[in-house]
Parts: sequence; structure tokens; C-alpha cells
Amino acid sequence: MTPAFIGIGSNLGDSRRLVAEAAASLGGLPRSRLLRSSAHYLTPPWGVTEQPSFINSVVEIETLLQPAELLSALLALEREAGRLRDGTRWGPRALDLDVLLYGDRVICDAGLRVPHPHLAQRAFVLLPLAEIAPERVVPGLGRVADLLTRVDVAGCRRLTAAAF
Ligand code: PH2
Ligand code: MG
Ligand code: MG
Repeated sequence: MTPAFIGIGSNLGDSRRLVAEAAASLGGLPRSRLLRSSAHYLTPPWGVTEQPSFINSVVEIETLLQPAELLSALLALEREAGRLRDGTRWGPRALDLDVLLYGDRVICDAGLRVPHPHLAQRAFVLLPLAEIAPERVVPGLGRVADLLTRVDVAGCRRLTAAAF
């Protein structure tokens, strides 16, 4: 089994529900189980700023799926959640599932780059990731907790379970 960290994001539709259901679905993937999940965070849109705020979370799973199999399972869950891909980069979406880390592997394929290429610049990834795995080392970049000190977390708000 390989530990893998998946970033979850949504800013269209019932985002709290979509993110919670995605976390449960990730635990239900074949030959996989859910290990830890972060709280939900309300985060300002990054990249394209003229869009609604996001709900973000990170989960850790343990899986026997190979990276490409995991990726296609994530894309299927995105489609089930109503995600439409129109080719717009960084635009609004009902559900986005990204492979952030897959063990200690470094993957550079056409459809999949791990560690996630923008991980170190994104507070919306590092905050929930640091909540569940502060000591984790991102290949080539260092400890998650150290990366977190270098991004601006102002505007990101940790939501409590009670807010569902
Ligand atoms: N996802 C993006 C682009 N910008 N901003 C926030 N706050 N959260 C996201 O999940 C996000 C984003 C593209 O995947
Ligand atoms: Mg993404
Ligand atoms: Mg994505």
C-alpha cells in the first residue's frame, strides 16, 4: 500500500457537501482506504481571482492503485459530481481532485505531475495538508510545515464541522 494525498476543491454548487462526499468516495476506491482527512477551509480563489471562494480539504489514503489508475478514478469522481471540463484553466468547478503526493514518487507524465506542480505556492493546499501531515517531506521541496511558512494564509478560514 502506498500513502497518497489528494487535494479536494469546489466552488460551484453545494461545495461543503461535494467535498465531504468526495472524501468518503476516496475512501471507497478499490484497493484503497481512507487514513486521515483535514477540516474544510474557505479559501480565496487563487490564479483566476474573479470567481467564488473555494472549499478545500486534503485527505490521505492508502492505495494499491497505480498513479495512472488513481488519476482515472479521480477524474471519474469529478464527472459524477457534475464537473464539466471546458478547457478553462483554474476556473470555477463543482469538484477538483488532485494527486498532491504519491508516496515519495516523482512523476512527470503528460497527464499527471506529482508532486502537484503548484503545491508549494498554494495556501489552500498547504494549510489542510499541514493539518494532517506537517512532517511529510515533499520530494525536492522539503517539509510541509516549512513550506506553509512561506505562503500567505490570510483570507483562508478553517471551518468547523458544525458549519455543515
Ligand atoms: N483550484 C484551482 C485554481 N484556484 N483556488 C482555491 N482557493 N482553491 C482551489 O482549489 C483552486 C483555486 C485550480 O485547480
Ligand atoms: Mg486543482
Ligand atoms: Mg485538477
